[in-house]
Amino acid sequence: PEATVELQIEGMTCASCVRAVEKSLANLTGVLSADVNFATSKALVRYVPGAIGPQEMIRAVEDAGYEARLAD
Ligand code: 9UX
Repeated sequence: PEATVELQIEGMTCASCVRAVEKSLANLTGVLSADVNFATSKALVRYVPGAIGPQEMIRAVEDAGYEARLAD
């Protein structure tokens, strides 16, 4: 099984920020892929439900120094 969630990221000001956020998400157990769009500041995350959830993802992004919430 697999699900996707979209997160709204705040605080990214350069392309290195994008990679840092992607890495913080991709490193999490249960995350299959993480793609951040710099133009929209949104992260599209594919993950395994039951292995991880959005709140853990948000915490990881915040630990990396950015803000995150569920996208509208
Ligand atoms: Mo470069 Mo993006 O220091 O914060 S990684 S601006």
